[in-house]
Amino acid sequence: MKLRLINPNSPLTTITLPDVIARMTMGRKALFMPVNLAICAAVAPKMWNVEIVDECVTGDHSALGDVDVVAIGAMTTQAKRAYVLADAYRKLGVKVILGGIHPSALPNEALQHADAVCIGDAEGTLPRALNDLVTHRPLQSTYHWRDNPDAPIATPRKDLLNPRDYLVYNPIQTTRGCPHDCTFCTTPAIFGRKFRQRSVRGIIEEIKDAMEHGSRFFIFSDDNFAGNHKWALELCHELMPLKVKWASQCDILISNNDKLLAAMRASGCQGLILGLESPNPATLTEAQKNYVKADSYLERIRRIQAHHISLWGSFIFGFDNDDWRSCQAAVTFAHRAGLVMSCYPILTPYPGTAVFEEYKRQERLLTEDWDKYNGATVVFEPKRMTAEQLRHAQMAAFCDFYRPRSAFARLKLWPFKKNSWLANLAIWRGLRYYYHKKGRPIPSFTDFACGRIEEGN
Ligand code: B12
Ligand code: SF4
Repeated sequence: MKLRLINPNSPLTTITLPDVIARMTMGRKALFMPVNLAICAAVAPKMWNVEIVDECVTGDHSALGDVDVVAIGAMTTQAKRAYVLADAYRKLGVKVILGGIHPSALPNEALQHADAVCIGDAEGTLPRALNDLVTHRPLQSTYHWRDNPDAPIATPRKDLLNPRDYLVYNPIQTTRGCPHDCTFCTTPAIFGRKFRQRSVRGIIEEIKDAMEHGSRFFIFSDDNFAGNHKWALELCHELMPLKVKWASQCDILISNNDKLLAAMRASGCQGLILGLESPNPATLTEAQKNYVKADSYLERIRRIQAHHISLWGSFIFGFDNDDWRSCQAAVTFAHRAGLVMSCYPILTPYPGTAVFEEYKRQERLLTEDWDKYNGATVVFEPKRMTAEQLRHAQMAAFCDFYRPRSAFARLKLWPFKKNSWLANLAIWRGLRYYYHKKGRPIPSFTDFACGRIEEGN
């Protein structure tokens, strides 16, 4: 039996220029190895002959009737392309299974293009669907991970992908889910709030295997690496003898635990991405980010940095509390906190989240064109800014933060953070190139102050 797994093309190219992407990926064909499909391959029962097609690497793939089943994964930005591929394969008589975050959020929409939809983890769903096909049982329309919630997180079959195609060729997922419940986030909405950890042995084996191929630096592609402090400590102790370096993302409550922070650093942790969203307490309340107070952010950040762990901040612009001044305040905060990197996506009401339901109810969604759900397009009616102002504030924030003057103030020359310097310079070069190509001046918050961009309500 032949199974083809497909990662649909990334509409990142609709956000920015292809040559800017080439600069961002340092010449590699794609940014991130699709671990989701490598996991699907790993859980497919033995009799299946599996192949992975990553359109982010190969470009547009044409449907071929040479397989029994095609299984396609999609986050929201990939959904439209996933449906085109699914329709093309079904026309050839090939069975199609859809899975991943978007089909899990909107299974009824996905079922218009597929024979079955796997909701949630592949580990608890895909083997059941494939077994039904092998045993000639009719496919169920949906397979839900909650019917098999204890299926262990699998070790991905990365041997089916070429690491040289990816800038991040060694992502490793160590945990799944998040115990918190922020209103805008797909993770608790789709995967529930039960935080799940992979077996430490499985992680160490995956790392050792990658080390045999020369890898020394790993990205733990979790939502919240430290959702369970006890487990994270155990993993750090096992990592220490391997002398690897790693980075991940986690919630800021890690600042409560000096013992864990010390173990993380000793096990090779170089940096963490923190989902800060906003330094404005009212905005955190709006997002139901209730587990932390924004006015404790600076002190918490200092406590983590004291362990020589670099911090990247992720902010979100466009909550009902936000105007351009609060967006500027977020950038000022990021400077003050000495964050080595930061990003400023526009609030995006992803299907499945409370924000999506709320904006739909309030008739504030401007479009359900999933290609536009990319964090760079305003897809809902903001309250205190126009869509244009919000987008301008976002780009002003990026430009302000990554200007060489700002990078110099944040990163300093000693101790020299080579990789952070390179990343900051690459992003600044990308931004400058983008506006040069578009023939537009580099945006700034002064555009609001000088009245070049009109103020909101
Ligand atoms: C790495 C990463 C990226 C990478 C690329 C990932 C990739 N492989 O293509 C990069 C940096 C490029 C990226 C970009 C973006 N990302 Co991102 N990213 C992640 C992150 C941190 C890890 C992804 C990962 O590898 N997970 C590990 C795998 C194993 O998990 P998984 O993909 O969910 O797969 C499991 C199940 O979903 C299911 N499954 C998945 N696919 C399939 C397919 C089949 C057939 C089946 C049966 C099952 C199945 O089984 C898998 C194993 O259990 C996730 C957070 C997260 N925890 O997933 C966010 C996440 C996926 N990203 C997200 C977002 C919003 C974005 C951006 C829009 C951000 C932005 N503003 O730029 C862009 C969009 C890029 C684009 N293509 O246009 C959201 C997705 C929301 C949504 N509804 O789509 C997430 C969930 C973060 C979050 N909590 O909000 N991202
Ligand atoms: S803490 Fe992060 S991963 Fe967890 S629900 Fe909130 S935004 Fe999502």
